[in-house]
Order: sequence, then C-alpha cells, then structure tokens
Amino acid sequence: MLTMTDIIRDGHPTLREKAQEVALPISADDKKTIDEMLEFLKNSQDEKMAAKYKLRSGVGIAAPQINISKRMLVIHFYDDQKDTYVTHQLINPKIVSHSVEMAYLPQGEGCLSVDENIPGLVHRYARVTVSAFTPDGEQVKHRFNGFTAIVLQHELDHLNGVMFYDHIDKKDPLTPKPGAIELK
Ligand code: K2U
Ligand code: NI
Repeated sequence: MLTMTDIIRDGHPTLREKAQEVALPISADDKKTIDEMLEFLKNSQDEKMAAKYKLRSGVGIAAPQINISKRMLVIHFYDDQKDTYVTHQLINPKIVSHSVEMAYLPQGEGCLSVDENIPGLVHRYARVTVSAFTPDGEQVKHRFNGFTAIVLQHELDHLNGVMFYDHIDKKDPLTPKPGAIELK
C-alpha cells in the first residue's frame, strides 16, 4: 500500500515535469498503480488507517506525486450534497472546454506534496469538460463543477508540472477576482 513516504515533496524535479501520455491499453503495472492511488485516498480518509499509517487526508492524487511521470490521476471524496462518493480514475485526461467563470475555495488549497501551508486564493475554472480514458480503456467525457472541478484541475496541474501556489497572486493573495464564485 502507498504511504506518505511514497509521495515526493516540493523541490523534487518530477513535480515540475510534463508527464507522459499513458500507452493504451493500459499495462498491468499502470493498472496496479492507479488502483494503489485510489486505495491511498480511501485509506487517507479512513480514521483508523490514517492514524495507523500517518496518512495526510487527500481527495485527489496524481501519478507524478508518487514519482511516476505519467498522465494518470485519481479523485475520491464523499459528496455530502449528493450523499454519494465521487470517484474517478482518469488516464490521459484533457480539458476540452471550460467556463469563463472562475471559482475558488475560500480557505485556499493544500497539497500532499507541499508540507507547509501557503495561504492565498487559487482561482480555477468554475466548470470543466474533461475527456479521458478509464482503466478499462473506455473513453469518457465528464462535466465537472463545484468542488469536483477544483480537485480535478488541481490534479491535472500535477500532470503539467504546475503547483497550486503558482496560481496565487503574490501582490494580493487573498482578494477574490471580480465575478469569481466562492465555493462553500
Ligand atoms: O494533489 C494533492 O496534493 C491532493 C490535494 C488535492 C486538493 C487540495 C486542495 C484543493 C483541492 C484538491 C489534497 O487533497 S489536499 C487535502 C485536502 C483534503 C480535503 C479537502 C481539500 C484538501
Ligand atoms: Ni497537490
């Protein structure tokens, strides 16, 4: 199982690389990796497992964060509005369209690969349409909004060597951009 020792930290060159497309059909190795990434998120959200293995809670993870420079990401979290889990294992994901409108989390963002808190608003597209492949090789298209859109864009940034704090306005980190939606 993956633990925090498998997660590389800010400053590691892999976090600044553009990750490589995954060859399809996905290899057994890549399938194992993307399943371990999902297992990590589930474990990190399980009180007992997180305490036992000292896991930081995560709602998303991208392969470069475990030093695998491939275009694979996983998001997994409980959506209490829909009363169900949101779970996606996406291979070679691509934003094919997005809103003009921007959105942000009022508390800012964190990252499993960044140990310190970096305050500041991260403005992202409020809605994105993503084309990707599932581990079973099916091509899918998802329209994400709200928190899911934020998580997806945070993870997709990792595939392009972008860190969340790259988006923070250095001069005015805590001022929302005009028209941007504050997400609860
Ligand atoms: O990619 C990662 O480092 C995982 C991040 C993803 C993320 C952070 C902030 C905003 C959206 C996505 C971790 O999930 S950070 C921990 C966390 C946990 C619950 C809610 C928000 C952030
Ligand atoms: Ni991150």
